Amino acid sequence: MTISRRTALRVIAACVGASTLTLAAFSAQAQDRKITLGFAQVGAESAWRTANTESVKSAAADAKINLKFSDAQQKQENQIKAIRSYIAQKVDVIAFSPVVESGWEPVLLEAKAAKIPVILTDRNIDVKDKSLYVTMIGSDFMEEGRRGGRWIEDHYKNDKGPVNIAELQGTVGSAPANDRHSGLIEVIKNDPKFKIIASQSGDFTLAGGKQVMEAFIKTYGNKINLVYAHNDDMALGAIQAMEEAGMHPGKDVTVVSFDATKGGFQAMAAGKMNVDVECSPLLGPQLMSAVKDVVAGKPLPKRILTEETVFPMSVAAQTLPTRKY
Ligand code: GYE
Repeated sequence: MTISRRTALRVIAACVGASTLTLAAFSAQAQDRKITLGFAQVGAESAWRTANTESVKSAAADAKINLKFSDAQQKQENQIKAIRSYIAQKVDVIAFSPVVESGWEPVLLEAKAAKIPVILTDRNIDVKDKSLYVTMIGSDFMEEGRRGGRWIEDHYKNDKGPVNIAELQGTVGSAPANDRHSGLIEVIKNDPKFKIIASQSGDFTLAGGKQVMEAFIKTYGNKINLVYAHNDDMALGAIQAMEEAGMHPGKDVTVVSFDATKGGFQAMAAGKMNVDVECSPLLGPQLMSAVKDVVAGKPLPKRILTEETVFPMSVAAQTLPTRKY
């Protein structure tokens, strides 16, 4: 079969057109190539954490970022394994919420050698070489501790004391446990009427808080004037333990907590918790915009702080309907 010169030219033009199109589509695709983010989460220990995970997942979907997610079940070795696997998979960015502050240098050096930028979220780490991560996005836990301390000072300003404090600490070695403790000490240390008579970790869980509180009640009973719980889940566990022992949390024992979750607000509205220092888990959108900036080569501040406040029991009922986590 013979074809005319004109037809042949048309065929060639069509082919060129098609291949140009394909090329254009290909380069557009390359330009908005999906960023892959490997995220190593602490675990699922608390309502705060569940809200944080949800925030990270939904913000990644909104930002069209391909998210690889792992849950370390509160174990540093699991987080290290997850980070190593993200390095092996050559993800574009690694983000993680470090379960504890120390021990991160080796794995972060591996990420650096693989030229994969690392973003810290929620919890900070203790490293000399700050070039091991790009930025840290999250709360100032020291300031949260101070806020709790200042509320306590104010609450007892006309009281001679003693004010015996039982402290339910978060996960041993974690930034929020270390700093919420130190922030409190910084504020109350010069006033001898405040005494921390017991201090133990409940690992940020409701069951842990309840168990530790039961032990505190056995040893100190009615001597306890105030419970300083490093998060709402432990405070809720402690409230259960106190009620089971016939005590009246929020009335004869002051309860100070952190996070300001719906559970905390419900306890305040029921008169069982006196104050909740806010700590926002809704870090997903900030994290995704930082991930995009890092990939685009834009400079980022070393520290991105979350804005937070303090909620006393008196505002709980009215504020509860607006709480997002
Ligand atoms: O307060 C607690 C969670 O790191 C700020 O971890 C977070 C803490 C939060 O388990 O509920």
